[in-house]
Amino acid sequence: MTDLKEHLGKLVTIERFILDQQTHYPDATGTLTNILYDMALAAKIIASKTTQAGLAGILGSAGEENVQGEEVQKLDAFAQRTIYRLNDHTGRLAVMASEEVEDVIPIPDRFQVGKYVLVFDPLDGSSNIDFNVGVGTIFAIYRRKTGDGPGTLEDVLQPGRDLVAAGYIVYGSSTMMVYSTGHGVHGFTLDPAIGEFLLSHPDISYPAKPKYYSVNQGYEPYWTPGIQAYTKWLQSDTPEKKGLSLRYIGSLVADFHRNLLAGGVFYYPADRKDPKKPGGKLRLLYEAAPLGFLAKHAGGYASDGTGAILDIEPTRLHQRVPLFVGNRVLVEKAESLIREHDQPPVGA
Ligand code: AHM
Ligand code: MG
Repeated sequence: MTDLKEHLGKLVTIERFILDQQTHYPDATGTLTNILYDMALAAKIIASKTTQAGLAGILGSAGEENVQGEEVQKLDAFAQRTIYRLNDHTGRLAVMASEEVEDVIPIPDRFQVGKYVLVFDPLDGSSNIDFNVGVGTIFAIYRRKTGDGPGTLEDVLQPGRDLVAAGYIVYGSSTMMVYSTGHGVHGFTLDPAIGEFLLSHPDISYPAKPKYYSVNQGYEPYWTPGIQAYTKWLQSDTPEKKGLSLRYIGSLVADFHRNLLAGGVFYYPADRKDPKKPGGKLRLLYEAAPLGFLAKHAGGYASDGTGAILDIEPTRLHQRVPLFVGNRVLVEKAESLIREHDQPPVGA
């Protein structure tokens, strides 16, 4: 009996933790708290589908009818609908934006609008789904900028330094949700037996000794001299670190998550291979900025190779950006080698 009492005393659910954190904000109304709850609920609903993804061949693949005669949805469309439906009617949001939707997503006229803005990538790395490799959801929350009425693009195009909260869910061998409201970065693991996210990784920060670098090295022939020099530097023993091992999943959330826990750097530089994507592949608003915010609050740093990701003023919803994120010392080295090798001298 005593054992059970002690055991239960140690279990911290995500709901309890989020509520406790609200005490950092004496003026809080609970609205942000509720948006975070809704993201945790979305995570559970999406996780329940990602774990069945391998059954698509049996239950029917996307676009086909399953055995119940229902059309099977693509998982990214399912994740999109789940997050949208949980958030459209709550009166907490002024507007949303998603990787899956071309324009900003308004709150339907019949519902009240609120003071926050939610941007998200509902299922990042979805090309990995067919191979049972981890995928993720990324989200970011801003305060609206415009006064009242429906939220607009202006509310969405905010720099990462103005974020109120950000987080991700990684659907891996376990499902985890990691988030920050600016007071530490905290991780919760979903216990499928009870359907609750339990605090498993309080106060995450980058370990001082990094272990991994993560990049798609298949693009090496297209890299600039700066990126080539940087990769060599990462591989070798230097005063700052031992030579790092390469780990690359090709699923941003999973790569970021591993490096956050083990120490390291993820980078997706400007890609010279595809002229359509000269500014990198990853998206500023719902990929780079939220992960940059988490990195910062875990003692790390995110850069586009020339300066802080969090200081970039977005000009377009689906803007791409080169991304270097991880231990500060590693990311700053990328900036200095890019400055040295790739940038034309002033006046040239
Ligand atoms: P997506 O948003 O279409 O899923 O693409 C983003 C993914 C990231 O998860 C990952 O870091 C990157 O694309 C991998 O790209 P590549 O296959 O070029 O290495
Ligand atoms: Mg994506």
